[in-house]
Amino acid sequence: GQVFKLEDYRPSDFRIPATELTFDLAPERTLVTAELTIERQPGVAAKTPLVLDGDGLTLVSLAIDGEAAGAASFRATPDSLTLRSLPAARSFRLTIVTEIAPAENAALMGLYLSNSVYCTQCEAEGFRRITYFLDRPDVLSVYTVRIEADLKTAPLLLSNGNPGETGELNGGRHFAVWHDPFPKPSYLFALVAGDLATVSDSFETMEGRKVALGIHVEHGKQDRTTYAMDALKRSMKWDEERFGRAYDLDVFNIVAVSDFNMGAMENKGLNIFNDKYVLADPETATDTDFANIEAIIAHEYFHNWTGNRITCRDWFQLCLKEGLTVYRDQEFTADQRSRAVERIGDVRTLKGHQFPEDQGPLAHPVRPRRYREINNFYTATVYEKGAEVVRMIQALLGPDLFRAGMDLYFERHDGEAATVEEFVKVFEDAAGRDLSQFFLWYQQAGTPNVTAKARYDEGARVLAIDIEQSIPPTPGESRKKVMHIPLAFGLVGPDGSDMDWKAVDGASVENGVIHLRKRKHALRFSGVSERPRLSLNRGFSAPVTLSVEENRADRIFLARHDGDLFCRWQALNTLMVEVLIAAANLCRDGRPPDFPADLVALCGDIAADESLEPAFRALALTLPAEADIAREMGSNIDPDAILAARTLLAEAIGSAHAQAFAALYGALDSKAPFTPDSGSAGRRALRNIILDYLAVSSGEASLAARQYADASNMTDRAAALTVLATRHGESTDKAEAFADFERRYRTDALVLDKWFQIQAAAPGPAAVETVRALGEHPAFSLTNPNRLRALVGTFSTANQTGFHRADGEGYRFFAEIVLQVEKKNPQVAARLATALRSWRSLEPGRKALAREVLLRMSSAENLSADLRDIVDRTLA
Ligand code: B3K
Ligand code: ZN
Repeated sequence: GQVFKLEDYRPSDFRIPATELTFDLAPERTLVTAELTIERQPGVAAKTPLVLDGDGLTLVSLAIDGEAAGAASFRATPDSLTLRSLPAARSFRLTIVTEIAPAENAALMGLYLSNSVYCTQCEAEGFRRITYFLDRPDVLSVYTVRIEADLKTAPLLLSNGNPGETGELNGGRHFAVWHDPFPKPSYLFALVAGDLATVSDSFETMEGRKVALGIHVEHGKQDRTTYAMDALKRSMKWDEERFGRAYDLDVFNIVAVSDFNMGAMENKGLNIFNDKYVLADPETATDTDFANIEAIIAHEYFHNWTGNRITCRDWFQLCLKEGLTVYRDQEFTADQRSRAVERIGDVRTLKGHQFPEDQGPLAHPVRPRRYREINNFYTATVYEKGAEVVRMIQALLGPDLFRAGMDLYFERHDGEAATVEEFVKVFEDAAGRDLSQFFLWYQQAGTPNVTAKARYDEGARVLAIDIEQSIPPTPGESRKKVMHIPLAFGLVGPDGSDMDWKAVDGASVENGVIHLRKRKHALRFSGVSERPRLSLNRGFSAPVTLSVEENRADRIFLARHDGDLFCRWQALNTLMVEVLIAAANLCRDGRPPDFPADLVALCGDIAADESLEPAFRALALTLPAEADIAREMGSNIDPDAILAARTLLAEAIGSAHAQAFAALYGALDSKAPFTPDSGSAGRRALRNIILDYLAVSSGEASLAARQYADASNMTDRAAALTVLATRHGESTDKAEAFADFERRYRTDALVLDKWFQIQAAAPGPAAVETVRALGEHPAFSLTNPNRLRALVGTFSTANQTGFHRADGEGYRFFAEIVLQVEKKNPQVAARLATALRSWRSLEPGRKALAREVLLRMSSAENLSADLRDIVDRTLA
């Protein structure tokens, strides 16, 4: 396949100032008429050919300035339309008619049918599956769209922008016209047509615009939109208050569809969502679902300014909209919920998804320099690390200058397709700062390692800290440049409060932040009255792997007393990881580990500490996931030993505090009706982690079985089911609960996904057979991405012992499925296949088996560009 390179960017020779589309919709044969106003850019010769992108298209007719084009004047293939003899005038009109079949579109890119609803997905390059176009983000056009469809099956007709004329047509058909006054790239085009129920509301912007809000869902699901609508209105308000950005059209529509390749899509004025991220009520959705809905509704809404009003010049700049918009949605959640809890959650996500990417064969910079398939670059690095980079800019400048920079960004680039350089420049200009070394965060892949060592001189009352950075090589980048790493810090005194200090070499220390700009720093702080504990990288100010040379007692102390809640969590988590790695090594040698009493005691104290919010206590008590332990081990991974160690530590903590935990479990039992607010969610999270400890230490299934039966909401019910699957896999209670769950929810797809998911995650060697059998279940489907991810995605990413079973059966099953999926939906198959990216860290036996299966995939016939790209890079 072709390799696209950042340095090859060239502006287009042509513009398309106006695009008029007419859709004559039918499942098997939809006619698309595109009337394009084409304009040659100044200085471009009249003989320069116009090459439009296509993907699998059938051309029906072509006219230039209203005249049918002669066969000799153009060349149409499914993948391009080339016009060689064009009118001499700078501007002319092209009329292109193409024919497409939405019902046959299983890739879910372009125009497709989901549950009899026509919908589109055009990012990144799906518009070219609808009509020939300059399908690139720097070609902005004003769209007018006319949709014609059957009145009966498609009473609702939506597109971007504001609604225009509507009316009836012959033959039971009708039409609607939409006009979007904001020039936009083709990837933001959207169309929806179908029979959906509409929930309406309204929002008045700070500029006095009254916006009609609509959420469109399957009939009967209207009651499940309350939370999404509320989240939307809160997002609109927050963007006004925090960033001064108001909504700009008369309508804002959200459509929920059940077949969707990812979470949601920010099409101008018409966001299309995976219904999983819209529909929620207490009976069917968990607290996690509610939180995801809030975050994704906000994320897509915030794209209206960061992504739509200012879009990307090319796809290498993807983080310009994604990293920034993730940063914005994280800040929104932090403001709506608990800032510390949100930060810990975001860092867990970053470490769980982005660190392994950065440390493996798929590592790439936040702004990649080359790609073969752009859809494979919607990654944790672009999104989550991209957000961390924006967060660091905010921390470097402080809130006021950061806001000034954002204001300048909107002022300078509104209506444009911008670059990352232009984004960083607004902050340099607003703050009068040089961010050239900082810019390496966009250019260099890999997670920096930072090591720190502190020495206290009692006589001189001086603390010396030696800090060093190093960045491991990543594919295509063997030598790394020294980065600018901002580390927020504090010196914690014996009473737990922060101590005073004075930086001897002030140049690297500013407002409580150590700025690493060299490979090594020897820092000295004077006036330090007693030996402090070093609290470093507070709030996770930089996305690095940090190792501080300190003893267990120091870590325990910080976990108990650090004034920065993130660092408290981090200290405890680091302790747990260390202990678990040591225990896993013993387990592998068949020797019984034993766990330090101070750590076990600390867990009991945190559980009981009423001064800490329950959500924080729940996070602190959550043991590092098996995959986290594996990542920290780095090499020679044996997932069975890791699971054994983790289970034993849970047992040790649970039995040490059995009585106190049982009391806490009872005390947290709420009889109040369910509300999805973060306080209540936090109490449920704490109670459910306590349930897990009680279950693993007692071995009694009855408690979880009772919670399952008595649950008044899905959070508690799914948590009980998870405990039954994880801790009581052989019990009849477990079997009965799963049978009951299936009976109750067999007609509710989103809930049934949880049934597949919880079983797919249950650890142990039998998981492969369980998952294989579920793959034969009548409700399983290879074509519905949610169902596929619930079973196969969960198995391959959240079931270490099952997926990595020592005989390779997990890999073989997985490869079979991926190869079947990729025939229909290459994008989803390629995403699934990334589950093998850390294969080189496995112990030799599993490593060889994983490699075998990757080679098998690589040699499969007619591999899609999507899967080929992932498999080749993973093996490289
Ligand atoms: N921009 C979309 C993602 C599109 C993915 C295309 N493969 C959703 C989002 O990030 O908001
Ligand atoms: Zn996004």
